[in-house]
Amino acid sequence: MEHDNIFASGEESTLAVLVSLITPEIKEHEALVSLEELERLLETAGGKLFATVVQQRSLPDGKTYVGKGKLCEIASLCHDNGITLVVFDCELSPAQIKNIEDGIRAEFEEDESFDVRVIDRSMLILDIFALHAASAEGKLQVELAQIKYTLPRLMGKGKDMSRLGGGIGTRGPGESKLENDRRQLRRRIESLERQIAELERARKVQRSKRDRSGITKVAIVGYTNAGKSTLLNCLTDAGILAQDKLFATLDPTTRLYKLPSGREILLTDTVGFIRRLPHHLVSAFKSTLDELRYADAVIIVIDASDPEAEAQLEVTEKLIFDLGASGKPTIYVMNKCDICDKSSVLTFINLRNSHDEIIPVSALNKSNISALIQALEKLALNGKSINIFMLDPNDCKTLAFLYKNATVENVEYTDNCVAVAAVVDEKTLMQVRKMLSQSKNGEEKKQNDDQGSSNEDSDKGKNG
Ligand SMILES: Nc1nc2c(ncn2[C@@H]2O[C@H](COP(=O)(O)OP(=O)(O)OP(=O)(O)O)[C@@H](O)[C@H]2O)c(=O)[nH]1
Ligand SMILES: [Mg+2]
Repeated sequence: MEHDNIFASGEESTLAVLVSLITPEIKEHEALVSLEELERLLETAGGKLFATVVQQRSLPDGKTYVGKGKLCEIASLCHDNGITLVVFDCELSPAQIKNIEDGIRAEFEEDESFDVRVIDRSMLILDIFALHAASAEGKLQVELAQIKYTLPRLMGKGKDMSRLGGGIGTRGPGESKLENDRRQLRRRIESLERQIAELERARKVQRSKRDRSGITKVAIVGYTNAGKSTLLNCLTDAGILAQDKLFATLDPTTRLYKLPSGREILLTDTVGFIRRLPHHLVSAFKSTLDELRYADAVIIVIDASDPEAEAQLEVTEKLIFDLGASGKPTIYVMNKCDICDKSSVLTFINLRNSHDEIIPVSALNKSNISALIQALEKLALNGKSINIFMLDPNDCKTLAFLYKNATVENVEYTDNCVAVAAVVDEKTLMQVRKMLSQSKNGEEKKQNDDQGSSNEDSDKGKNG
């Protein structure tokens, strides 16, 4: 799939008006933070903010989201300044998009050249995904999400179909792919789903190979731009593109990481999360996001320098839960500590459960990475523990049992014992302890018997 990018040719950024509502449901702070994020999304898509329009209402207008007066204000703002793009910070229904576009145009009916494109937050996010998709799988997933999301919003809009592929919110499947023919589109969706399923099978085979290796799989997750890729690069020289952009990473990258103990883990960098992630995108990226579902543990990367860190963590944890991947052992990495206030990190740490593993680091400067590595060593044990068992040199049975049921890391022979260092799970540990106590009892009994018989002998001798 080819992506049209009107900015690649060096054209100037598209100026846009961003629109948001404050309602009893959406509090002012939340609306403004989300709007700031929308501006970053717009910039990532290659656009530029011209103005923001915020309205306070008790409810969104069913037909046009904002009220009639605000729509006139937006129309004038666009008409007087040559603005052609309006982005609403919400999810609009296809009918709402049509009503808003018609309403804006109707204000300046006499001006035939006046044309404004209206998109919503989800379309902007889909647009960025279309722009950043690199692998075949990523491209197919984006196209599927985009067709499913954009299609009902573009059907039956006549001349608007010609806008496809022309700019922000319309990138991805080009005009030829989105024909105004439902049957053909249904076939396209089927074909995309088939191709994705095929790639999913390949991913499954890869995953089961990794499962068989028994190596602990750790997924690196977190809000977009938190520093996930930088962290994986810092640990493994993975060479992933890390950028001050939203959704720089779409394709998961897995690297084998050898810990100082010699134990190995698999680290996977994943696609970032954001508030109000379009659900078509989440379902289209299911096979990619499965990397998280099948991981043994997770590292949640938090941008500690962002005043919204706590809220971003909430979004991340909610998405992990929605994806059915919660409850795994978790390391919380407070990243970007080089540019943040120490006290805010401490406040954050105090807010969390005391049993959470929270590690402040700077992935960029590689500071405090040793603490993270220590925590990874614990994860690599995967609920198992490392123990040193002192075996009788003749106790071949326990030694064989350890070789069979545990990972023997070291064996040292001394004159009267064998010290075996082994990684064991709880069940094996109990079994080995039982075997050792049995063999010790047996040994003691044997010694007592020996002692008894020698006493008898001496008695005999005495008597004799
Ligand atoms: N100051 C500072 N910047 C960092 C640190 N870690 C990452 N960054 C910067 O933050 C930006 C985002 O980093 P990425 O590693 O791409 O973030 P990500 O979480 O992979 O982002 P997406 O893939 O887009 O979701 C880049 O500009 C990094 O250089 C850090 O410890 N300190
Ligand atoms: Mg990344």
